[in-house]
Amino acid sequence: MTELLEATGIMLPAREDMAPGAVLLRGRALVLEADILSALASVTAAAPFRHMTTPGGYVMSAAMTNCGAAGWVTDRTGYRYAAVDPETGQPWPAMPESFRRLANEAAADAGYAGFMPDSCLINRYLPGARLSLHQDKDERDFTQPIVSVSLGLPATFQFGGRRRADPVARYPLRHGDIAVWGGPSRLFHHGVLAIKEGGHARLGRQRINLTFRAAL
Ligand code: MD3
Ligand code: FE
Repeated sequence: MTELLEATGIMLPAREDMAPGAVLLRGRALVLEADILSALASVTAAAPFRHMTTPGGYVMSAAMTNCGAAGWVTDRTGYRYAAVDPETGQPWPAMPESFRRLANEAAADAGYAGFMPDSCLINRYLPGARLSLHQDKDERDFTQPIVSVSLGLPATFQFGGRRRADPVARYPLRHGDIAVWGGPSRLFHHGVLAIKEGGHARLGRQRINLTFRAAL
């Protein structure tokens, strides 16, 4: 691990193995930053962020929207993937080509060639918002990896194991970082600690995460 990225402030390796099958690619999204941010603005204009309700009746602190053929949604009846945005009654916006390409190339870098996501969940965290420890289990094929792109304010990512009680490691995620999970770590528990107050030069007072999945 000799390659280091200075753009992250403190020196961090450009590539880090978090667990078997789980790879962190520091700054990997920055090459496509301008394209990603303009595509993000188009998607969120057509499908605005909203706070969804869990089956247990809690309103999620992260606001969400989606693009691609399948969007992840939750309400009092459960979690699922849906082709239509329940708020607009319209199909989710198409996945921008820059999104698809970034996810496909990052997955290939991480050892998962041929990743073709059909879903991109977009999470928006204002300071104080968090995501408690959970597994991603609503997808059909767990042999497919998941690609996550972090933008804006930094976050502390929690990464546990197959069982909820397994020990949890913490990783700082910054603007432009991409993480890829697959293989043995695909069903590991994970979460995001409450975002700290701050302001990002490009995105202001928020963290945005793009989660790419092959859901269908
Ligand atoms: C680890 N979102 O929306 S994906 C989610 O920062 C979610 O908003 C995170 O977890 C966020 O479900 C980023 C992180 C992630 C996704 C899938 C995983 C981590 C994973 C699968 C296995 C292990
Ligand atoms: Fe998740």
